[in-house]
Amino acid sequence: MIARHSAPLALASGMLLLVLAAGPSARAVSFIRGDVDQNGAIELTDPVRILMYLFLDGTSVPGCLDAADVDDSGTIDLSDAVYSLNFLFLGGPLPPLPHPECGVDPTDDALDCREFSGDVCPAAPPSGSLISYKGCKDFPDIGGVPPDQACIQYVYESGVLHLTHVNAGFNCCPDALVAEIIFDEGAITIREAEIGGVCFCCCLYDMEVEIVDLAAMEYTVRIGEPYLREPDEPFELTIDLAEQPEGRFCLPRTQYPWGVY
Ligand SMILES: [Ca+2]
Ligand SMILES: [Ca+2]
Repeated sequence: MIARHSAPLALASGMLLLVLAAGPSARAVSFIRGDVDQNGAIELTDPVRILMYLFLDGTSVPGCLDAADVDDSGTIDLSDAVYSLNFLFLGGPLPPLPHPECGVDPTDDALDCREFSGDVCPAAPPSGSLISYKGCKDFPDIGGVPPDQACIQYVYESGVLHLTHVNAGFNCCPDALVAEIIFDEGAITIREAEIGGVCFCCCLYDMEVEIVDLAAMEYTVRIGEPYLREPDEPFELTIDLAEQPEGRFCLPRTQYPWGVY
């Protein structure tokens, strides 16, 4: 197999950008509507918290504004406290979902749920997927990171990690690139692979994965690269998302299909 620039059977030309799925834009926090003080039940203390928030100069801002939007109108006002009192003492209707079980807000509104007690509503486990890849890149002028390097760059915000592997090496014309993302305690392993691929040719791609519901803490990130050859070192890096929510790491790539043609 030879590198793409001299491959007689190279079929692809130009750049292919494949967007696999549209991911969520923010971490979805699970909560119970109406449980403003986050103790697992709607009681008198909850409408009292709403009234304090509304009429005491914005003090006691609820950690989960969606929980205080008891009628799910998209705003927090007196009607939410009234709704709770009506439910508690006058046999009024149940609050809209999520209630009484934990869940995410089914309504798209301007309110957010920054945090909710993990004892009441345990956080969802993280999950990840490959959301896009682009390539093949034309040798030798691939633009950006040169072909004798590969890089991992990431951005973390609101529980969502976007991680891009720049210059991932694969066959020139696989049916698809895929990535399996595995979580184990404080480790994230991203196993990259290709499906199909019949060209006598390899080239470089950029692969972007998105991981949601990821807590802001330290992780060891490992990338499984099927074309990696010694002495090139595999990516195994430690990232602390609480301390450094974005970063970039690069390693030399000297073996085919990177720097040797
Ligand atoms: Ca409560
Ligand atoms: Ca409301």
